[in-house]
Amino acid sequence: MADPNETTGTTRRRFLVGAAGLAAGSVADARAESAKNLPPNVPDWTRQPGEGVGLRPYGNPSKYEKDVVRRTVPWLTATPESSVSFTPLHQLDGIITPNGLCFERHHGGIAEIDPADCRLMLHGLVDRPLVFTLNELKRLPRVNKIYFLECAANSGMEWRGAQLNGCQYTHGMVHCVEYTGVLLKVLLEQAGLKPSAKWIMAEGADAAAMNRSIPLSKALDDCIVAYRMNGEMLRPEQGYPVRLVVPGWEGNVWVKWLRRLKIGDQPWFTREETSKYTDLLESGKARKFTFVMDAKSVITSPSPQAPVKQKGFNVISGLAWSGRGKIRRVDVSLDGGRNWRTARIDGLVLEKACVRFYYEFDWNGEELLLQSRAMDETGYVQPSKDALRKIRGVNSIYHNNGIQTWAIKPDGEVENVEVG
Ligand SMILES: Nc1nc2c(c(=O)[nH]1)N[C@H]1C(S)=C(S)[C@@H](COP(=O)(O)O)O[C@H]1N2
Ligand SMILES: [Mo]
Repeated sequence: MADPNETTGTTRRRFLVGAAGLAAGSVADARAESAKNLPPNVPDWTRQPGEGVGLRPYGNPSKYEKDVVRRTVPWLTATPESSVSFTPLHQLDGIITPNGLCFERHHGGIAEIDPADCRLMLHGLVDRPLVFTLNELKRLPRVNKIYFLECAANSGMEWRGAQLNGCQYTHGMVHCVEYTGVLLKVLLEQAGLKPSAKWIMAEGADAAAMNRSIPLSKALDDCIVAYRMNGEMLRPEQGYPVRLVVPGWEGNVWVKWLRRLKIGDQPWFTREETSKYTDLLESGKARKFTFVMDAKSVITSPSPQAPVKQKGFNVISGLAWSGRGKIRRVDVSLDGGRNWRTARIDGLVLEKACVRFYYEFDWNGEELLLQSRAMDETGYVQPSKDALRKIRGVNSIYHNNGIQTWAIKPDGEVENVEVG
């Protein structure tokens, strides 16, 4: 199995295994060195005052957390301008993704937009074409909503078998944040829709001028023209200052650096909904407009980048989400899907948002095949990879929501595998 980040990957693995107490050596020396900070001694950080306030006007994580970062898979794309970096899911908990760790996917690099020059045009089949400034958008009634965003290509490298050794790489094209903005419906009402209006085209102001067609019914339902994430303004990577939020639908339609909304009576069949983001079946036919992200889940820890640290009591932690509504239940298997137990969901259970699940168990050092399986409120059950391949073949890139398997080895290491 390919380790996508050979150099950092190896160091990280050595560190994690060492910290796990599964390999002795240099880590033991390091421990002795730091024992002076352990009870009953008074540690260094208690002997003198720490840094005062004001020196960190915008806070960063502790220096000991510098390994918690987005990572790329160099061979996946030819240029960094049209590429992806992945959320370190194995190092996070709860349901909210910190802004600086949200995966990024751009087709033409990050547009650095001066908010004073930000304009959103609304035209086409409307009574009154409108142009909004950012301040005008902010003066309209606001909503706050937590939603997941998953790229349709998430897990896309795994269609033909286990590929990438880490949930960051297999599932890290997902994030879940709280958005603040104005419902798209409000803007459309201000412009006034012509009776023939049926579709809406959203276009970005980035170098890719990425655009997608969205049915008007969705635009009038729950789409948001958002300018804040997790309280602060959107990050440049996420479309500063304005992006479209299209709850439950594939990430590609969540147009970033939003500059234009055109209303029409039919879809535009743009590049991103014809040559890309369609699903080629075994028959040679392609599914088009596969907008909704079906229910999916993944165990984030333990996982290949987060090995098991000790025998005995262990916590399995994972994420589940569905583009069709709320997650109703998550099951966990320790034996590759032969037996299932219901996981414990902790925290918020919201529509089209991630939920956090846990399963606590005692590990006696035996080999395990860990799986999780999500069910949503429509009754839909996350399928096995083989069940998915029976319908979809292996030509696909997009919409792979099959059940993931992690093999736990006796030494605590974890590997991406498939079970027959
Ligand atoms: N303008 C614009 N919007 C865009 C893109 C882009 O390249 N340009 N990428 C799309 C894709 S393919 C995805 S998966 C999501 C990624 O959102 P994120 O970078 O916030 O994770 O943004 C979408 N919106
Ligand atoms: Mo995407």
